[in-house]
Amino acid sequence: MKLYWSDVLSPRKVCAVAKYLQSPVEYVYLDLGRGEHKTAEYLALNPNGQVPTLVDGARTLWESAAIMCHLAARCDSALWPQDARQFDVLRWLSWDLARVYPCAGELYFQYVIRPRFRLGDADPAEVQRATDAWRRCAAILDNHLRGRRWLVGDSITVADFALGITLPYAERARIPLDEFPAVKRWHERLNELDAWREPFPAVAEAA
Ligand SMILES: N[C@@H](CCC(=O)N[C@@H](CS)C(=O)NCC(=O)O)C(=O)O
Repeated sequence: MKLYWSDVLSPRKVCAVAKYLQSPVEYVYLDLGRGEHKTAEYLALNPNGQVPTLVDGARTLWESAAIMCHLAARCDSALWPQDARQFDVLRWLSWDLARVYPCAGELYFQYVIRPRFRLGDADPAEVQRATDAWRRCAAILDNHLRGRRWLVGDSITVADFALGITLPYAERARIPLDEFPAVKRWHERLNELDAWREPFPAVAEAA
């Protein structure tokens, strides 16, 4: 299996899951600054020109949620449970893409990606909109996580990997995490995992 990745948000979910599962993945690093995700060869794999992409034999998959589920299903991991919990996992994955990623990802873009790729200063109107939206989502998440260790059932699933993914950047992205104690405790739990803290392979090793 080949996993095309870069050291940014969406691939981080997939790299963390691959490391957690010890998936037999050959990592292919793409340098976004050099446009390596926009070459004709890569666009043939992923017409969105985005990372991540997984190639597993004849199957090519893009979208980080689908890739996480595929990696988990491939080794029968409970990260993608094969019972009624799967609907709950799917609910949280859908909610992440519809509600959380657009605001948390926006703060990550404004405060982490803009300076990294020299795209100018953060846009205050976008920051305000995204911060307000994140607070609304975080209140729902905080309420759900009170008294729970993980989002679904008693064990970690791909939903935890997806929904938590901006939190390692909370300070830099100015995400007001301290206001939501159950979310903060959940993230501290994720932080106990090596695969969460250090999801990316070394670039030299990956190249
Ligand atoms: N919904 C997609 C989002 C993928 C995505 O937005 N990737 C970003 C990095 S986090 C990217 O490749 N950006 C470069 C670009 O759009 O040119 C997923 O979850 O895989």
